[in-house]
Amino acid sequence: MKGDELLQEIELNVVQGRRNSSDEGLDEDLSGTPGVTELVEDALNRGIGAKGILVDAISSGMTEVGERYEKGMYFLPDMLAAAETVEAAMEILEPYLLKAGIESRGKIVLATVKGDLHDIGKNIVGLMLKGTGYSVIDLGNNVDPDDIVSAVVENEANMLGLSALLTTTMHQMSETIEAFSGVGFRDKVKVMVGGAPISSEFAEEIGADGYGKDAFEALKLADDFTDI
Ligand code: B1M
Repeated sequence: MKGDELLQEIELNVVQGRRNSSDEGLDEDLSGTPGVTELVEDALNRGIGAKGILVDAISSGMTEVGERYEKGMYFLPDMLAAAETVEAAMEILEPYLLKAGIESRGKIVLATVKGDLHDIGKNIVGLMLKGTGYSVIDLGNNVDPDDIVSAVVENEANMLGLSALLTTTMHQMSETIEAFSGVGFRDKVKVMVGGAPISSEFAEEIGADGYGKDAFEALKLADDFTDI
């Protein structure tokens, strides 16, 4: 297989949500053929650069997944399967990317707000951002506003992403934004919010800079925030 064919094969397997040869694939049974992790190793062994693999195969694969999701061809489990292949590929690629000194597209602190344990959506957002070259500092779930603000300041992040799934915890987003007032870093960080009960009206009301309906909107917002 030539180098460009290998990249196409990686892209196809991201779209199919196949981590390795024992995975079947979302559209058809491809088990027995190499999955994303094997193909990425193969590409690196052949001297294909980690950045090329990330941009020309992994990111383009996730873009295709996003288009399928928006058209109603893919559903959440499909998106999750594809996101997990990206996570597995990123584990292999990360040391090569760091060694190559590839600049991060931006640094984002992510957290599910205090009192809220729902982190699946936030994790998908994190994987998508990581897979497209952002540095992601994931604080987990049930995170106190002061801890979130401290992490943003200490890491000099240019973005903060907050997730909430409960109507009883969404107000913690506003508490978190207010917690910046004591440290004076709010003008250096763009805040995006998301989660099932959140809306663009709510985001505006609490003084956030943007609302992402889903992981793909979160990615678009991050690109807008960093002028990409
Ligand atoms: Co709970 N839960 N849950 N739950 N749970 C909901 C949210 C609920 C709607 C179910 C229901 O009653 N119909 C309901 C909330 C009702 C409300 O607030 N009005 C509910 C409840 C009540 C509860 C408990 C209180 C139940 C109880 O104990 N009595 C309890 C609360 C625990 C707590 O948080 N303190 C609870 C617990 C749990 C589990 C722990 C069992 C589990 C969470 C496991 C986990 O996350 N690790 C759970 C689950 C799985 C759900 C449902 C079934 C699924 C949520 C999910 O993962 N969706 C949910 C019902 C439902 O949604 N149908 C429900 C998939 C995920 C990919 O979507 O998170 O929306 P989502 O993320 C999307 C977008 O929203 C967006 O992008 C993602 C990908 O497209 N997005 C962002 C999310 N964050 C973003 C951030 C961004 C941008 C976009 O920028 C930063």
